[in-house]
Amino acid sequence: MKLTTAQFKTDFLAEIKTLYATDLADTSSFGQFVALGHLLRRYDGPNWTQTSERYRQDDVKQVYYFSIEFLPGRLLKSNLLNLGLMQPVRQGLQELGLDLETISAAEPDPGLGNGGLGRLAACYMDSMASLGLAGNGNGIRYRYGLFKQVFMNGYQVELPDDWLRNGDVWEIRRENKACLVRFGGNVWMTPQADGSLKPTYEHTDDVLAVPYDTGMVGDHNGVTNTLRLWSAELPPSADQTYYSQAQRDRIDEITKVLYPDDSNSAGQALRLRQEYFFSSAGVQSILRHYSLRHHGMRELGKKIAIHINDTHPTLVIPELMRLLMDDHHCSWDVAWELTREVMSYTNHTIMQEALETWPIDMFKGLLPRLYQIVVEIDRHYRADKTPIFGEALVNRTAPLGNGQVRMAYLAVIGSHSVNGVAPLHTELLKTDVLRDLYAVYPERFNNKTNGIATRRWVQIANEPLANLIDQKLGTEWRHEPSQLKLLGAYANEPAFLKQLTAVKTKNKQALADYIQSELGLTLRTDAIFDVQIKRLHAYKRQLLHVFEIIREYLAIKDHPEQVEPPRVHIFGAKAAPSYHYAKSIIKLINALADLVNHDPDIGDRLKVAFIPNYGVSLGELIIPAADVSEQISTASKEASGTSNMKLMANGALSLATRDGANIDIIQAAGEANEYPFGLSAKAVYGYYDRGDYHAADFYQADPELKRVLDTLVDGTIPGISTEGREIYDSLLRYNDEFFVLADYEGYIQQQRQISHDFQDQQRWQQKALANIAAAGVFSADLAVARYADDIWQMPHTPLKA
Ligand code: GLS
Repeated sequence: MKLTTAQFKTDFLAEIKTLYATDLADTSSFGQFVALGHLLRRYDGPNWTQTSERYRQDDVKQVYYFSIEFLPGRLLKSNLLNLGLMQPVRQGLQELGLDLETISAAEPDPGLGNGGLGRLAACYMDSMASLGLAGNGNGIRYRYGLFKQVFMNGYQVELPDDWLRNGDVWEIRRENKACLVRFGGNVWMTPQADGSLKPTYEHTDDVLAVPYDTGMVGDHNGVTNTLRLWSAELPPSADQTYYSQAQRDRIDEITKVLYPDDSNSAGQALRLRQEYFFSSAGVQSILRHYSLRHHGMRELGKKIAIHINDTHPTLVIPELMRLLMDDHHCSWDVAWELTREVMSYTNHTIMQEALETWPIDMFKGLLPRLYQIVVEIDRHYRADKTPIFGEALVNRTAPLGNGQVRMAYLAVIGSHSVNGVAPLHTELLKTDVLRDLYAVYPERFNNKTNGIATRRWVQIANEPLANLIDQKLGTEWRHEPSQLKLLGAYANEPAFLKQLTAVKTKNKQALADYIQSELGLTLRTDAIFDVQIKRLHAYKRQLLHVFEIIREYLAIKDHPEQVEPPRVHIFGAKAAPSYHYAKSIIKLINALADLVNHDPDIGDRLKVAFIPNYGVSLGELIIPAADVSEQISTASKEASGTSNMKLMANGALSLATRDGANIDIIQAAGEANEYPFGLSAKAVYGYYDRGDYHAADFYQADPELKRVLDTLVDGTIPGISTEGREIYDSLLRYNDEFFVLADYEGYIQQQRQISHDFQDQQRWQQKALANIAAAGVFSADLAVARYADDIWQMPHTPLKA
C-alpha cells in the first residue's frame, strides 16, 4: 500500500490520542507498539476483508493447516515488511523522536510452540499468504506459552510465559463463530425413520470453543489470510448452579498451557483433550463455512484440503467422519472417500517416543462417539487388507492395537498423502518407522523438504546483509529467494567479500552488546562465533560441542604459547521441564562457562555464552551473528532441522553430520563450503543391527578423548559432581545411546580445520557467500508451492525455481 511519512505521522498521533487520551510524550514503548499495531490492522483491514470476500466469491479451494503449535514470532516488523510500509513508518517514527527497533522490542513474542515444528507452521502461514494461496491456520490459543527459562546457579528454572497479560493487538475474538465441543458422557445410536442411525448423547461435558483470528499478511500482494486459534470457555448457558468450580477449572485447563515437550509424547488425558478440542472446533468451522455455499458434500474434496501437521491433529479424521455421517447424512463409504480425499499428513520425527498412542480406555471414556468411529475404521482396514497383506502385518499397522489408539497409523490410513520433511527422513519412514504401512500404501508416501521464510530470517533479522544483497542484485530476490544464487558471480570480488565480513562483524557486535548486558560477558567480534541453538535433547548432542570446549580449554592451559583464533561458543536451548538428563547438560554447560569465562589464563581467547530463554526473537539476534552452525545430531535422528537453513542463509558454515536436511544443505552449497563429519545413518543402523557398538573402546583408544571425559568426574569443572557423574555414566556405563564417542574424532578434526580456515577471511567469506547463494533452495515459498502442487492440488502464483 502507498503511505507517505507525513500521513503516517498524522495517523499515528491520532491513534495515540484515541487510545490513551494523552499525547505521545506520555506513552511507553509498549503503548506505542499497541498504537502502531492498531494502526497497521486498520491499514490492512481492507485487504483482510477483501481476501475472505474474494475466496468466497470465487469459491476457491481452501487449505486448513492444523497444528497444535504455531510460533509466529513478533509480527510488527513482519507486517510492515509485507505491507511495504517499513520505510515510511521507520522514517515517520524517527521524525517523532521514536525508534522502530525499541518499539518492536516491546512486542511480546508469543511462545505458542516448542521449536522447529511450530516455527515451520508459522513460516508456512507467511508463505501461503505470499503465494496468494487460500491458506488457513488452525490451532490453540494457549493462555500461557512455552515457559520462560532462567538460570539459577546454572540450573534451568521455568517461569510462566504470561504473554497475554496486556492483551494481543493482532487478534480478533469472534464469539459469533464459536462452537461446542463434547467430551465424555454416553452415546448410543438410534435408528431413524429413513433407516439411518443418529447418536443420542447424555451427561457430556460441553466446552465452548471461541476462535481468535489473526491476519497473516502476504508479501506485497494485498492478500491477508487467517490464523485461527481456539480458546476453551464455559458454554453460554452456564451459570454457577450448573458448573462446579472443578468443572470450570477443567474447561479452563484445556487451553491454559502449551505442553513443553519437543519430539516427545507424555500420553496424558489433558493433551488428548487439547487435541480433540482444536481438531473438532476446526472441522466444525470448516463444514459450517462450506455449507453456506454448497448443497451437499459432493464437492468437499475439490474445495477443502485439511493438512495434519504431525500426529497431534489426527482426530480431524474421525471427527470429519462423525460430522459427515451424523450431521450431513453421508453413508460410511461416501464419508470415508471424502475424508481421505481431503486429508494429508506430515510426519516430523522418527523418534519412537514421539509417536503418539492413547490407551483405549482413556480414549473411549473421553471421546465415546469418536471411539466408535475409530473402531469402525479399524474394522474396515482389517477386512480390506488382511486378505492381501496377511494378519501379522495388519495387526502391526491397524489403528487399534496393544490396547492403544495409534495416531500415526490412523493418520496414514485416513489420508491420501503422507510426507516426511527431508529426503533421508522420508526414506527412513519408508524403510523403518512406517515400513509396514509403506507396503500397504506406497503411492501415498512423498517427500517435502522443509523451508524457511527468508523474509523474516534474512530481510528482517539481517537488514545489513539484505541491503548489501540489494546493492548487487536489486530487490527481486526479496520476493524470489531463488535469485540469491546470482550472488555466486561475486565470489571473486575481494571488495564484496570485505563487505560481507563487515556485515558479519556488525551483527556480531549487536549480539555481543546483548550478551554484555544480559550475562555481563565481554566478547571479541574477531572471534569465531560458534553457535548451537535448538532444543536441548540427547540426540542433538550438545554434549559433543561441550567436549570441544573442554578440549580447547585444556589446549590453552597446556600450551598457552600456541595461538589459535579466539572462539566464542554460543548456546540457546530449553529443556523439557521433566527431561532430567537434558537439564543436567544445561548445568554442565553453565558450569563449564563459569570455569572458562573466569580463568585468567584463558582471557579473551575462549568464551562460553549460554543465552537463556532461546526463542524466535533471540534467534533473530543470534543467527545473523554466527560464523559456525552446529548441526551435530546423530545421523538419522533429526527429521530435517530448520535452524540449519536459517544459519546458512545468514552466511554461517555448517559443521554438520549427514542427518536430516544437513545432507541437502551440504549438497546445495557444496561439500567444500561446509564441515561434514561423523557416522552416516547407514552406519548407525549398522551398529543397531549388529549390536556391536562399544563406547568404552573409543574412550580407551583415544587419550585426548579420555582426558576430556574424565573432566566430568575428576573435579576439573567445579559444581557438577552429580551431573558430571550422570553424564559420564550415560556414555560409558550405559554405552552412549547417541554415539557421541564414535563421532568425537571426526568432529574435533573439523573443528581444528575451522580454526585453521577462519584465519583466511577472504576464503572464509567465499564459503559464507556460497551458503547464502545456495540458501534460496530452502525458501518456505518453494516448499509450500510443492505442497500446493503435489498434495493440496491448489493453484498459486508461479515461482522461479
Ligand atoms: C521436528 C523435528 O525434530 C525437526 O527436525 C524438524 O525440522 C521440525 C519441522 O519439520 O519438526 N519434529 C518435532 O517434533 N519437533 C521438531 O522440531
